[in-house]
Amino acid sequence: TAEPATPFAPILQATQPEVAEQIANNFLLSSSLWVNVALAGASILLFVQMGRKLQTERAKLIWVAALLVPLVSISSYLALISGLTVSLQTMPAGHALAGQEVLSPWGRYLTWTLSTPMILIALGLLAGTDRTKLFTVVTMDVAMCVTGLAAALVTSSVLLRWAFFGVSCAFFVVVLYVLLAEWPAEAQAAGTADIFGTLRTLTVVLWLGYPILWALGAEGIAVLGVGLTSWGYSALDIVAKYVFAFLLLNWVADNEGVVSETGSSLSGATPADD
Ligand code: RET
Repeated sequence: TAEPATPFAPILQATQPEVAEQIANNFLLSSSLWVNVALAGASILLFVQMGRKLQTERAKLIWVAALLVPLVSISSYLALISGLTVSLQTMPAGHALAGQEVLSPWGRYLTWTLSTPMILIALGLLAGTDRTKLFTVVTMDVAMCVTGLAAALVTSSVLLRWAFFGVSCAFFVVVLYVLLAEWPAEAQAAGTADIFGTLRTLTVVLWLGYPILWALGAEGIAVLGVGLTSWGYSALDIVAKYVFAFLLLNWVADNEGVVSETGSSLSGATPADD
């Protein structure tokens, strides 16, 4: 391989093995990632088992959406551990860590664009929502994750980092609005109000933790270090993903009849006759 152009090149352009080594040497950071690989793996096995007896289309659709959450998660965490989706960034002037090399696990924000829509699709199906609201919530959520990724990756200006953060929050408000103001009434009509209420509260409370962590962590004002920030996200993930999906699948397995009779405007299928 060619010699680095300047003595600083190895620091400024750390290669993937170097980044992976830095992660492995940081116990707080690497433990926060491995714990989720283990839990995602266990969740996949458990969820496959839980869905085996489902018969109706809508219940199976909820199950596939819920199963995709740990499937995306295990891929996401392996990508972080390998260094594939982690970069060393030089923070811009005005940032708390200005001029310093900061380990940025930006792969998290990328894979949220795939995992969070699954959570919302599962919730929307449970509430018996229509296509328009499901489309709105999923597109706004993807936009929230992509602009959150941009906020983390911008290194030219601290102001633009926060501008993207603000845009991401605006998309998040739309998601929260649908969860809090639109879907509860639909879940009531569908007869799924109890479980929907539990999962909605869990989702809203935990999801609010993500932008707060972003703002406090190394990406934002950096009062939390990289390892602690990562543990924060990992802890939120454990409840927002695995516990969430477990509660949902457990309920669906016991109440398949209710789910299959929920509004059929999405699938166009006739409700099952039981
Ligand atoms: C960011 C930063 C920018 C502002 C906002 C954010 C919100 C993130 C959320 C993430 C939820 C993730 C989940 C992952 C599970 O797989 C991107 C942190 C609003 C709400 C539930």
